[in-house]
Amino acid sequence: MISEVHLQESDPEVFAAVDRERQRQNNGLELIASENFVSSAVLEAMGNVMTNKYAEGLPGHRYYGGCEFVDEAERLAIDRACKLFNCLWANVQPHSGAQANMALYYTLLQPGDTFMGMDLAHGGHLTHGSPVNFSGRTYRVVSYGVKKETGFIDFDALAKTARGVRPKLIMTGSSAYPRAWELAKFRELADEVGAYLVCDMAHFAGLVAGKVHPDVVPFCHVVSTTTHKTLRGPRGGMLVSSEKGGELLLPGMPKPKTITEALDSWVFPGVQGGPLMHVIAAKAVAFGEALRPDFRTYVEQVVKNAKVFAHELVSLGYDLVSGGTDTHLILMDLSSKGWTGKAAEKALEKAGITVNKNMVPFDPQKPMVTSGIRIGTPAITTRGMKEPEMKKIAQLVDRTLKNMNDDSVLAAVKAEVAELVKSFPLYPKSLVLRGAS
Ligand code: DSN
Repeated sequence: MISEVHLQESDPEVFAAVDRERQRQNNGLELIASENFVSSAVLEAMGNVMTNKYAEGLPGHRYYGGCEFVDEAERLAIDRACKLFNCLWANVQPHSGAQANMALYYTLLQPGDTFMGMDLAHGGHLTHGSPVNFSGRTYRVVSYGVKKETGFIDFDALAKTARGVRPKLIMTGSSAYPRAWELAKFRELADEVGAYLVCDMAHFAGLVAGKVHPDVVPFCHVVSTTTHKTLRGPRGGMLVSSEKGGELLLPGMPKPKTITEALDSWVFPGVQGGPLMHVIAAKAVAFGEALRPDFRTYVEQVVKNAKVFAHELVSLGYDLVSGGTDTHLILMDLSSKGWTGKAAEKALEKAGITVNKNMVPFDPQKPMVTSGIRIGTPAITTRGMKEPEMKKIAQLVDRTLKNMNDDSVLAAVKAEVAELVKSFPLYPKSLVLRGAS
């Protein structure tokens, strides 16, 4: 029999690290745009006996016996994902967004093929063709970006390039572009040049689900996402599509497959082995939560909060890339102040405010230094913070940045942060660490 000894007793060192991380999350202001706080139900679903189960294959078609109950969890996750994004097909097995993207590139491209993606320094993702990532090493990548004067995507330049290079795939979506993606014109262009259109909606999947970002699924052949950002689920990835078919003959495969059949094969056995069934159970729980009306209220507040935060920063004299935001994130350009993202991130961390340094478009600094910081509102909105707190936090960010080298000011801001978060409690010890006293 498995003993009921809890982590605190069986492994005090790991217990202590987890508890300190719980306290860090509780006591600070989490402004990293790609992070969020999952519900107690999602946490519980992630820590369960489904972690013991091998279940290669898909529900009803597995390579192992004993899969009837993990099948139930995976079917719930698929059905809920399809309802949430109004799609016909979903694969909830990718362990991460990067693996979801790897499976879709393998499905739609051959090594050496050309695809277009947003430049990392202009807000793209690593897996959208960065030379340090498999995507940039396996394919010929032609990047697109934003206009220097406006910070908005330079669609005319992108279209001209696409007509010249005729990419096989156009990747959309971003990790630091603060504006909404309008995909109708991208699909028109993709059809004109004979490319597949893909959106990696990882950052704004929750906003799409809650209908505060324009829909992307109907315009794309495939959509990839992570499940842990604005969607507020467990760490993981997913692929969805509303494509009915599309015959696709893949080299090495004896019979034609539809795009979605090929995607399923490229997730497993193509790029992954056994799926993480406990995480899939937690994805099902998170998608169930996102289908409830209060999730829509939540994402509406995420965007309202980001707009108020951005407005306050502009009033305080800061430059924002594109001048503001339509989404959950803000990209501050600190170059006119003569500050680096690296120094700003460090000072804010000392003041109890967590952000990440981030390249800004046309950044003269290196990626480990940068001229910007990225700010997001998903996590602080989950805590219940609204417009008045956004103004207050923007002012705390301003005070910190103006006094970066004055430890006494940073300590005073940290005390104010501690006072503020007391009114927005997060995780009690017993909830994160079962059996903890
Ligand atoms: N690393 C992620 C982010 O922070 O945006 C990209 O998926």
